[in-house]
Amino acid sequence: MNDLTRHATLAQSDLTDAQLRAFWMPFTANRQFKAQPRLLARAEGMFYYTPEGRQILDGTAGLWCVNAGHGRKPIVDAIARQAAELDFAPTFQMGHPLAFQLAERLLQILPRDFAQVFFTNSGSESVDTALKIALAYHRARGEGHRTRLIGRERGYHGVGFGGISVGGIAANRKVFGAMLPGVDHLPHTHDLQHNAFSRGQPKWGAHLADELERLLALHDPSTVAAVIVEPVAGSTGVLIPPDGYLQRLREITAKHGILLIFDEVITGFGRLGKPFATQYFGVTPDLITVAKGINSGTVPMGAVFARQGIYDAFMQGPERMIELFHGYTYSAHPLACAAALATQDLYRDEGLLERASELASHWEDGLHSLRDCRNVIDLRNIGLVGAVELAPRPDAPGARAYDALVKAFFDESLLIRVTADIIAVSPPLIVSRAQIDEIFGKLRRVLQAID
Ligand code: PXG
Ligand code: PLP
Repeated sequence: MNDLTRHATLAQSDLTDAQLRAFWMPFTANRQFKAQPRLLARAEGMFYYTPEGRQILDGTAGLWCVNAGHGRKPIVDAIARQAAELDFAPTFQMGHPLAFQLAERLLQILPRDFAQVFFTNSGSESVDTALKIALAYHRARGEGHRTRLIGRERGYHGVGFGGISVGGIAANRKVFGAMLPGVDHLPHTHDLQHNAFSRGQPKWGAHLADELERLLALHDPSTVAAVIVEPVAGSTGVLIPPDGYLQRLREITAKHGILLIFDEVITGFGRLGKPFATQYFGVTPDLITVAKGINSGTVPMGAVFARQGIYDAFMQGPERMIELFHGYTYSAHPLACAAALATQDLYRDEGLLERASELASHWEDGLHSLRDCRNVIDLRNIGLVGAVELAPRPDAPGARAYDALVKAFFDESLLIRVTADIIAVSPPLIVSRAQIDEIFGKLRRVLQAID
């Protein structure tokens, strides 16, 4: 298909009212969206294309996941080949070679402490899997009294019942009943009085990790199974850990025999300029959850990485016994595995897992050049992630950033992500310096145009 015929075909894809009504959209104001749909029909490299063929610069790597850029041929070919070769194979009491090969391959880019990989199909499933592994691990070691889980305010850990229980976003929790019992939350670390306009990690706030000691004194450390945090909170507006904060969480959890889980669904696979945040911050948790970038967002897949010794604690009793009663039909789906192996090759061959560190200072300067724009109350960045926090309109929280999203899409042909009055940008790791300048140039015009 040449470009003209392709665009002509796509232009015919105007949706009927019945079609628009039929899709119950996730995390979307359905009525507002359907009154003025924003459709993406095709993608290549750094760009999306609308059904009319308008080119949109991808400032968000899709939804923080397309780290290798769109439509990468080696990944596309691997998926197509795999679909023809082996479409599906069970991994319950059966196996297929790619699952084992991928697990071992992923361990090569992790710290040596990590020894096993459990596959899932999303970040939400990875989080629920990690929480269950933590509880079952303690029980397998005769410490079944460790049943409590500790998350953090403003944490996002997906939408399963485990994930929303340890998560700290009121809107994601309030209408869904009583949650898991025995969960408590650390305070978040975002405080504009102390850390506004930080470049990289804020200097202020490491002491907030000591709140964990307070929670442990309240519940008794022997009742706590795990602490879960995002090393950098993404979804709730790019909250960057203060200097020393993660180290302190690690010290306290280790002291009390509590597992530390890093939710690296966003920070994993090069977003910070190292393969994982654990390497970036030099702090080693016991379990790591990932998804998204594992295969550059091409086929749903997630994983949990377990530190040496966790798996071994389960390998007791008669060998005919199932050690962990947990798994998904599509755990290690062949298409997802093939896509992930091809993606890891691309990451290696193009140096993409380190690329964010080369671009980080250019990115930081570009973001902070927006400081004089109207309504900007904070700018913050780390790796190839940036956030612009706007003052909320007094009568309508979130409306200002939403206007920015609409303006960016229709007038500047730029894809951004907003949450409340925070704009987040996190482009594919193949972004060029010129495209970084373009992203911030477009954002400047957007900020100047909205009131
Ligand atoms: N943990 C973290 C840290 C995440 O960022 C999940 C778990 C859940 O992953 P799944 O694959 O189940 O969605 C996420 C997902 C946003 C945004 O706009 C962020 C996510 C998902 C959708 C939107 O910031 N993060
Ligand atoms: N519901 C029913 C009725 C099922 O049979 C299954 C799996 O066999 C599931 C839910 C879970 O689906 P999945 O393994 O894709 O998470």
